[in-house]
Amino acid sequence: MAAASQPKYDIAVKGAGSKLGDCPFCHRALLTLVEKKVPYTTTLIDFDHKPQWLLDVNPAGSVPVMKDLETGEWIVDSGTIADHLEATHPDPPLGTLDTSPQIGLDVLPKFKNFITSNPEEAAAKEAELEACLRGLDAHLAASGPYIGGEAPCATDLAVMPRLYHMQVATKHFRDWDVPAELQALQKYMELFMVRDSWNLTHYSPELVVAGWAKHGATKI
Ligand SMILES: N[C@@H](CCC(=O)N[C@@H](CS)C(=O)NCC(=O)O)C(=O)O
Repeated sequence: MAAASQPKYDIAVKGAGSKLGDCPFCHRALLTLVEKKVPYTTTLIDFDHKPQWLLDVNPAGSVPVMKDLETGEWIVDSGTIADHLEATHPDPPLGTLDTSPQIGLDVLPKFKNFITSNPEEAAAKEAELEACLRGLDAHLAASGPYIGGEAPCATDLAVMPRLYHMQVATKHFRDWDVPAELQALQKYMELFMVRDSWNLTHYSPELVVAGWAKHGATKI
C-alpha cells in the first residue's frame, strides 16, 4: 500500500491480510502522513504473529513504528511519529499536541470505562463520557469546525480515531448514541469522515467491535 511513489517511510501498523486493523494510534500516524502528503508504504502487523524485528525495534511490541527509508532511523509511538513529521514536513502545519488545544483526548478512557462497566456503575460512567463529549462540543461550537479551527491540527488527528471507536463501540455494546443536541460534535465527525485522509486510512466497524470485545467490553 503506497500513498505515492518514492516512499520516504515505511510504517508498521496493526492489520492482517491486506486490511488495516483497529488501532487508533496507528490511525493517528497514518492520518498525519496523508494530511502532510508524505509518501509512505505500510507493513501490516498481525497481532497473532508478531515478527521478531518488531520486538527488536520496540520491546513493548506495540505499533505504530515507522522507519525512515533514507536514514534507517526507527521512530516509535504515534505521538513521536506525529512530532517527527511536524518537524520534517512542516507543511501543512498541524502543530504538536503540546501546542494544539488540549481537548478530547480523554474520550478513550471515558468510553472504555463505559463499555466495560458493570450494571451498577454504568450510569456514572455514561455521565462521565457525556461530560467529556459536552466539553468537546462546546469547544467545537465556539472555535470549530475542527478542534484546530478552520483546519485540522495535531489534536484532531489524535482525537478523531478515538471518537470513531467511541461511536461504534458505545452503539454496539450499550445501544448508546452521542446526544443529538451535541450538534457541533456530530457535524465535526461527519466533516472529518469525508476527508481524503480518512477515506484512505479507516477500517470497518466490525473490526472495532471485535477489538473491544477482546478488551472486555460487554453488552449488559
Ligand atoms: N503509546 C503508543 C500506544 C500504541 C498501542 O498501544 N498500540 C496497540 C494497538 S492499538 C498495540 O500495539 N498493542 C500491542 C498488543 O496489543 O500486543 C502509541 O501512541 O503509539
